Amino acid sequence: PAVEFGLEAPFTVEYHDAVGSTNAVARDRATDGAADVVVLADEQTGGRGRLEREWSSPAGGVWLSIVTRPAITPARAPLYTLAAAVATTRAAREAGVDARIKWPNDVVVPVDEDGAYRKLAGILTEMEGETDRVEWLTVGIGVNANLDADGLPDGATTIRDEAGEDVDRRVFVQRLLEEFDAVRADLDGVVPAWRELALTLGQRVRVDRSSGALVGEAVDISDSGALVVESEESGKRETVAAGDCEHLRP
Ligand code: BT5
Repeated sequence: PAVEFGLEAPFTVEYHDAVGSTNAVARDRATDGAADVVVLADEQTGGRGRLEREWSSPAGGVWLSIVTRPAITPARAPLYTLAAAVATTRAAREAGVDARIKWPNDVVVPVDEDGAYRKLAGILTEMEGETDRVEWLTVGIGVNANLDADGLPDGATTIRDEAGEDVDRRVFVQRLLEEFDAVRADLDGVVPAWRELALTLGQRVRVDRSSGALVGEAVDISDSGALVVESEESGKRETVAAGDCEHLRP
């Protein structure tokens, strides 16, 4: 293997040189009853983003999925995505990257004052459960670590490109998992932690909802992690629980 994993608790790490998708392996582990297991791969041959999009995952990145069984209702599940974004951003900042969070699930590096950015990492949360209780929840995190942005989709950046050097992936993953464990242990602290690292707040955004596009200023996120947008059309504050968000020029 390209990376040696002698990681400490809080998670048991299952390492693969290559898999289709760590989220798919994590789903198998979750349905088998696993908890606090991390599936980690050097390379994914079928990495996925949201909405069945492709996620480029060549060897040299950090592609991992965390299997958890949290005692929460599904309504609180988005907080796990925010917790993963906070943890990933903190770990990237320790590695020398000016990482910030773009709502809801992107870790990005700003390129100007107007909200333009390049994408360093993405997060894909999946879960199973009933209306009142989550049975399992997997958090997939993909970080462009020791890669050249050249080989990735337009708009991507990497730790190598931003920090000017490769990161020790064992140390990076350890820090990321420690941060994630700390943030999830205090779910009420997730939103304040997220706000401090957010790039989206204060930006002019367009959010695509099922009911149509909403354009306005992103003013806050709610206690459950929904984006609060002051609509240019209605002048009212509207809350969006999920959707794609684009930063617009002011
Ligand atoms: C995401 O989706 O950002 C979630 C990505 C989650 C990846 C992790 S890796 C470990 C685990 N196993 C998996 O199979 N997945 C998870 P979304 O917001 O839908 O963004 C997808 C879009 O980002 C694509 O349509 C491309 O435009 C772009 N993209 C693809 N690969 C990229 C990369 N490596 N870096 C930056 N952008 C990328």
